[in-house]
Amino acid sequence: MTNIPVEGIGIPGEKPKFQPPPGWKRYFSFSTDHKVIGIQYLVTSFTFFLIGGFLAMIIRAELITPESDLIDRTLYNSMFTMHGTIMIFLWIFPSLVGLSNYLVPLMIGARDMAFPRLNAAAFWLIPVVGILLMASFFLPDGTAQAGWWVYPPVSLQNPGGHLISGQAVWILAVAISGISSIMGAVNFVATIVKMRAPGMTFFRMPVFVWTVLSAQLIQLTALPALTAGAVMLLFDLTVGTSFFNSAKGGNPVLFQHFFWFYSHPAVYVMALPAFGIFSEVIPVYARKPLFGYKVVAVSSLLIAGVSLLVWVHHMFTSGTPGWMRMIFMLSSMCVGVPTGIKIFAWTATLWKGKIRLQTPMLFALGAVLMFLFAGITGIMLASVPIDIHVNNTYFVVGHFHYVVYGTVTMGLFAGIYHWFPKMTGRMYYEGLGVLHFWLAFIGTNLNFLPMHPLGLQGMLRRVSSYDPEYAFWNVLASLGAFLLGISTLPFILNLLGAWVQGEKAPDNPWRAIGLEWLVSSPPPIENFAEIPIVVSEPYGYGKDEPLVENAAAVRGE
Ligand code: HEM
Ligand SMILES: [Cu+2]
Repeated sequence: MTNIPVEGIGIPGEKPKFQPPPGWKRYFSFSTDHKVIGIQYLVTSFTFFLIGGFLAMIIRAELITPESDLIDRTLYNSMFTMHGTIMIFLWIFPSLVGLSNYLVPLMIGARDMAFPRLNAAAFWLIPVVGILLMASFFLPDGTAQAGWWVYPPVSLQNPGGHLISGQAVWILAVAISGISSIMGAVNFVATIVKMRAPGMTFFRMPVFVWTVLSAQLIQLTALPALTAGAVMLLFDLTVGTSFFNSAKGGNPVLFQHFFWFYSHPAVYVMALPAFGIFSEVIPVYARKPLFGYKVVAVSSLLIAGVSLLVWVHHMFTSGTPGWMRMIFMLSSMCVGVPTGIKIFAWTATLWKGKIRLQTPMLFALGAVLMFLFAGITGIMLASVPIDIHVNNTYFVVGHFHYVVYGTVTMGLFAGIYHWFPKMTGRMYYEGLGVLHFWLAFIGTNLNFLPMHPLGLQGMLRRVSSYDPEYAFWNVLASLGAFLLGISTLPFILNLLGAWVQGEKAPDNPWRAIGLEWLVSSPPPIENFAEIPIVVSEPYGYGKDEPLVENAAAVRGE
């Protein structure tokens, strides 16, 4: 199962086929090294996070007063549509793929991903998607306006009558990002199933690898539905077919099925790797084995499975019959069981642990706490009567930002800090990391908590003006947003500064257990001098048993 001589990886001991250019130049090359690609993904997606965040600042600046006075309504539509699109397709997805790309081969004892060139090609599609989307700001009618979920009939309106409309570019860009994701998914599944080191059985894989496998299986099963829906929508928009065009006898609700059959599970494509990060970080900084490792591992697959069966909870108010609402309300609530298991396991891992509150741990604990809150509002939204009341209000916006910011983005920060010494060979600055955490934690809650009372009182989403009675909570939310904007400054300062002149990192600064910590920081090309032979379960904190049989040889000593 080891040493499969895939092109571009080479046979151990031989010189690799593709020698990356030295130094920083490698990050601008068509490198096939999964570690270079991982960092390419992370840096590119973070750039888009800043752009998407900038648009969010404009949205919240508009909403700090009840009148629509900063930008006109058309531009406002562009703002929230592009904000949502960029954050999902250019920040969360690619950054998680980047982290997974960096870590998975190291964690399973492989020299690279199964298909290194496919891996590089998948990455280079991401800048294409970004350029297309940004270019649509310069089209005569501007960008897409219909929100990131592009429901017809709104998305089928084309008042300018141009063939190349913002909406058409949007659909094309998202389709390309879908192709990139499918390429990545094939690669991840093949790598995890086929390239594990000897002794690395499924039940010796770190939970992070389990969550990546589960997430990528969702991509393979559900993404084709979105792609099909997008192509049909593009045809409706450009060549006048009528799949979803009700004016010509099409069915717009059918689009919602295509869309949510993918886009609900997509939430778990984002959340599962974040759960994986929590499962790696918490045991290290609590110095305890992960409680219930096997159950936590398998619960990832369960979450992926159930997530495919709940999409209609986004359509409770789309004319869905009562019996169908009941079924999907029940299935949605079932997701609570495997997720509850995970939260319980993280809590139990902390129990009587020797907890070290370094930056990665702060982010992990803060994110789990906010995920707990998101889970509660999620169960509320899954129940039909509550959803009917708050559908399309800021309650929904508040709920999902607790997921996408509070849980996934904060989880990503935990992961980036935790593996930063491994990736760069430098230590980040702890003080700046802690400052980043507190600004982000307070900012997230100040920003997104007020959205819940706003939604319960009836403030609709996607509006640029509102009744003055909603002013109080909106001012708080906007202040929170600006705080969040500021919170990224210490992050950028920290990582850039540390990368250039930080203290040299040892191979295993956190005394963590895992194959990636056995090799140097940063790891050499092809990762291991000799393929590790794994002899024990992960998370053996306090057990004092070796992880691999040939540690010295793996390091090349
Ligand atoms: C500084 C952080 C953020 C702030 C202040 C913020 C703010 C907002 C606001 C106010 C809206 C509602 C706009 C409206 O309905 O008029 C919105 C929508 C949205 N946000 Fe964010 N957001 C932030 C981060 C994120 C992140 C990290 C994601 C990651 C996926 C995200 C995804 C979305 C999506 C998908 C929408 C829905 C857009 C639509 O309705 O089509 N946001 N955001
Ligand atoms: Cu959903």
